[in-house]
Amino acid sequence: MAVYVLGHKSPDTDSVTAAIAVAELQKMLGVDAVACRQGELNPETELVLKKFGFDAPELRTDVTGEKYMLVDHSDIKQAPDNWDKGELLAIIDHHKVGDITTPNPIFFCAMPVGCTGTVLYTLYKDVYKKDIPANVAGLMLSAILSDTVLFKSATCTDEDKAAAEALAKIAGLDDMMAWGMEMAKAKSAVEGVAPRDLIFRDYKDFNMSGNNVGIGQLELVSLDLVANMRDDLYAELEKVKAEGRHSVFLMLTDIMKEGTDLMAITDDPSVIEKAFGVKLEGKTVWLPGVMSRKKQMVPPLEKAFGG
Ligand SMILES: [Mn+2]
Repeated sequence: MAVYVLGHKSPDTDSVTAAIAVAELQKMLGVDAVACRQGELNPETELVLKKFGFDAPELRTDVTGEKYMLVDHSDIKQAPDNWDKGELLAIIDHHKVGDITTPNPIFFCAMPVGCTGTVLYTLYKDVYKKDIPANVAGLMLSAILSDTVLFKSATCTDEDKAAAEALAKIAGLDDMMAWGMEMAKAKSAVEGVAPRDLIFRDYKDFNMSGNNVGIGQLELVSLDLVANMRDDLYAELEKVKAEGRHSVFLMLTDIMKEGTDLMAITDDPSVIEKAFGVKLEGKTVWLPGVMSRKKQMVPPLEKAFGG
């Protein structure tokens, strides 16, 4: 019976490549593992898969009656549908522990590092003692460059840098920063994309003290790229909020200036002030130095919501 490996909904490069890297590792261990994705690939992930010669993993958003493993998340809101009607075998992650529980013991490996790719590097090397195939190393390296925003994010650790250096060697990539910039440019592609697709390109829902809170993020090499899209994005964000959410946020992150212009629509604007110490006047507020949803958005917001 196949074991499905899935990253989170609205998959990013890490969620897709980690599913592939875990499936490849499991195959080495004799498990019939199948990498899956829970949604459409973003342009950066497409570029990465193409460069290292992988097809898109199969689309799967329901695990009823199946054996499965999760990578890059352990939150119910990001997990496949009917996660509790299948058999969860493993979670490999680098986020806060979410709200998924199991009736049986499972393999659980989470590390406070910048990327699932870094956790997987440790698993391949130190836990299972397997050689990482060059093309899989390329995927894991790309995920680290993406998740840590070329090592600039507050989430980036020395382990991420060391893993990236080692993986670049295995993958035969001489200039990983040049490759990272190429990826960043692909990630910044917004021209001609519907506002709704941009909001959900890299998007996560959270339960914050009983409130439904959505946070999307666009990482851009320049905010000029969205200058004439702001009104349309805001209008679409209002619709997303009206679909049963207390608040929705869209992080317009400038990876060169290293900060985020936060678009916010909320029932309670005081959470912005509580979380970030600045008042929301108008549609956005500039948050210097903020690049990470996981480390610089979610914790202060959870606190502001009283969690
Ligand atoms: Mn990740």
